[in-house]
Amino acid sequence: MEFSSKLIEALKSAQTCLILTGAGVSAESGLQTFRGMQGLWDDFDPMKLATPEAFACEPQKVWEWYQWRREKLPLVQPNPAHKAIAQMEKHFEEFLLVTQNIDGLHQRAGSSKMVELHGNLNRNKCSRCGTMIETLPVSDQVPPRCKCGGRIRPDVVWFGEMLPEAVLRQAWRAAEKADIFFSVGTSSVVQPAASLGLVAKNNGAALVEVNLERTELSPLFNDVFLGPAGEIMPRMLEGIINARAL
Ligand code: BV8
Ligand code: ZN
Repeated sequence: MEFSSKLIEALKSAQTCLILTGAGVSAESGLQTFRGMQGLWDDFDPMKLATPEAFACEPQKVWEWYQWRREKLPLVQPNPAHKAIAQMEKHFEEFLLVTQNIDGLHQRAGSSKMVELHGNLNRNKCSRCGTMIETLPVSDQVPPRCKCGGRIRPDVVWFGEMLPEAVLRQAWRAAEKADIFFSVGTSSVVQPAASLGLVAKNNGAALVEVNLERTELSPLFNDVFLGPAGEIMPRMLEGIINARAL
């Protein structure tokens, strides 16, 4: 894996690092990527299912789609990409992992300095009163209901919904201060997550993309590494350690 001199310089001197991840980071753990999911959920497009409208019209179908995704989580493990990213947080004075994923695999790999832009599949809340639901009530209703009678939904951000304000602000601030910005396993399509790279670049950061294929934002990046994150990120970690040992 060839590191450009600009990248080696950045790896050596960067004080602050932001990593943005997407579904591609969890692909080698066996979880479908978002745009790869169409095949699996044949008669429905995730882009349509992950919306408040879909939940309002077909609450049972949306709930069952999320239950189906949730049930897979205990069966999958963090992969070498998650583990390398968890190690990276030790090598920068300031570090923030910003994930679009809702699978909780970064936390299970040991990442702690992180935020979840789009929520977490393991949490539920009431769609009416907003109460967080720690334990789902045993009921034959699908989806189950909150005490207020509202339908329970996963605590994730759907298309057309605002991202959690504080989380987005923290990610934005980190992008403004980043010396180096990694985008790993994301098609860079979904907003506002996909704008973080631009914010970092406008503030002088070195931009590195790691993805299976080029994306519409690839021209923005100083270095683009095409291939599986599970292979590239452990070598990226090695490159960081070597560059900072010099
Ligand atoms: C909002 C949770 C205010 C639910 C998700 C501006 C312009 C245009 C549109 C908009 C805009 N602002 C807002 C919008 C609308 C919309 C949007 O961005 N639409 C897109 C499709 C154009 N955004 C929103 O609605 C956001 N809300 O902005 O509120 C607002 C509201 C209304 C109107 C205006 C403003 C909310 C977005 C959050 C949606 N929720 N997830 C759930 O998961 O069920 S997003 C969903 O997509 C997942 O979180 C996923 O992570 C995310 C992004 O997708 P990726 O992670 O990139 O996954 P994808 O499959 O696309 O790509 C995977 C990549 O990995 C691929 O490139 C592949 O090549 C690569 N890969 C595969 N295997 C590997 C790999 N790479 C490395 N190694 C491998 N092994
Ligand atoms: Zn309620």
